[in-house]
Amino acid sequence: MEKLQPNLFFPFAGVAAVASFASCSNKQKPVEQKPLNIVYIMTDDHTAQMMSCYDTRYMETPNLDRIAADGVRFTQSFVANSLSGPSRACMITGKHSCANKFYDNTTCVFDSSQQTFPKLLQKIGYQTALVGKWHLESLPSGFNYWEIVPGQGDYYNPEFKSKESNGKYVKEEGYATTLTTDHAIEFLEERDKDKPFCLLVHHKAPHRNWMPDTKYMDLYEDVEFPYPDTFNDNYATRCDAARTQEMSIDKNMTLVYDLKVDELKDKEAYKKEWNIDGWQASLDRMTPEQREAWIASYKPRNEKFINENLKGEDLVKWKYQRYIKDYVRCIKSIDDEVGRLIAYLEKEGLMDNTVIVYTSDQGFYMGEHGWFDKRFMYEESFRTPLIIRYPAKIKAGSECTALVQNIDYAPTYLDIAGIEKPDYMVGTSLVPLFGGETPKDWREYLYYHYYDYPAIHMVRRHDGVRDSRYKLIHFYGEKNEHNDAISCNELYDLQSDPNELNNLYDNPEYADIQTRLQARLDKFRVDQKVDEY
Ligand code: SGN
Ligand code: CA
Repeated sequence: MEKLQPNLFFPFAGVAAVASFASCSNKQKPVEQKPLNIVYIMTDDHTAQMMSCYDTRYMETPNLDRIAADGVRFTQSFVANSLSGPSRACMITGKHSCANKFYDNTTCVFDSSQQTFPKLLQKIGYQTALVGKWHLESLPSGFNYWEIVPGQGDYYNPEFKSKESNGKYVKEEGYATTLTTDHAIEFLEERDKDKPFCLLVHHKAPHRNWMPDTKYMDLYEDVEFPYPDTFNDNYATRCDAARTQEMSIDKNMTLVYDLKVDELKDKEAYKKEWNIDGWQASLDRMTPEQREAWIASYKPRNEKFINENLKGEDLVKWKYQRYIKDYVRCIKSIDDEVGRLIAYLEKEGLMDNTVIVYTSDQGFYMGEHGWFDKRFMYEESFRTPLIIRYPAKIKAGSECTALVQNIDYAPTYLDIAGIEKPDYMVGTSLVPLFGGETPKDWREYLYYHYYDYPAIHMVRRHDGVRDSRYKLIHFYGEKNEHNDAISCNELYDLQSDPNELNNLYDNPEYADIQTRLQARLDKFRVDQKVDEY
């Protein structure tokens, strides 16, 4: 049964009510100022390794770090299905993929008749808005205002469609990250200022193929980034899934589309590379000025690369450097634009009664295991960054080590607005963690399920459980030559083997742990009515 309990402090008479409440008789205890507003910023594929409040090895993200410094950084934050569409469906419904039915990016259309947190917030008087990437195929529902890009969107001069454009995409001039922020600010400017708001700012960046803004094309060019420890992983001890994937920097990352060596695109050896047409289309979108800036920056570096005729290890190293540099350049724009949005909130005096959340739809491989992309339940892509600023309730600079997951976002936003979550949202509000203590009955296990196979990058279907130390992964969906279903399991001790190189499944020393995790996995499958494994 769904219970709608409007915020008891401010039943949406708006900001005016906040002021009058706060100014009532000074004999009364000061009333805690409930945040009325939510700004939920989510990027696409931004991994915690590339955020200096999580990892100092690579780049500086001062504006994101400021959110963490003013609020809380979740150190054990995960997704339920490490892929854009499914992850977004989990976060908006508070349900696992098997319940919200958006299993994969390849076949699914989101059933928008389902209950979602924006719909519930809207019902109690919130102004709800979504700008940027949506990726759930059906039209957004539960939003007063939306401006979305088609599918993955484009970096340069992207199209947006809105409620007002009657479903027609309109091309806008500029860089996606900037334009998405412009639309966010546009909504904030035009909103009904007597009502609380919930604004979802969902950026396209830093999704493949990592095209930086013209002002950052040369950033970090002289820096050499170190390989992660597992770059040359040989996948010994693992199931076939780690060997049969197609997300290797060496084997699957392309020189033209991914690494932007435009000068190779007409050469016979490269004509068949993945998405040459996509590359050409992204160049064709540019204005003459953008194209000129692009050529001025990339062409001399590309020509040098072609002349060097690198092979083997040297070629892989060059690919890794180009990849990681373009990725961090995209993040630099994200960091700037988050800073710009925060500056707007500050200017408008909204910082005290607005909760600011920054996260990503999943993590990403920055060369760990030799990979790019995500999908696997291994740490780098199972994790997602999560920082929240809410000064009334969260101590500045705090850290939360509880196991949290993106199915928790919907219950959290409802809780912030003073609404009890519907029972079918299996996620848990994070609000009880804000005080700095983890409640005794907090979850001890996370469930994960990935379904997008066969599909691009060829990561096999798997589900699994993780506790604070161990992880059990079950790969399934393959058949042998007799057409019998075959599966394979992996067990990791993340304390002694944080890089997940040593599969302990069926190791007698870990028999008890394996049995315990298997029982938990079985229980999740029954409780969540999991439909395949
Ligand atoms: C596209 C990308 C893939 C990526 C998926 C899913 N190829 O298909 O590399 O894994 O999106 O990403 S591309 O040639 O179109 O760039 S997700 O973030 O939307 O899940
Ligand atoms: Ca993504």
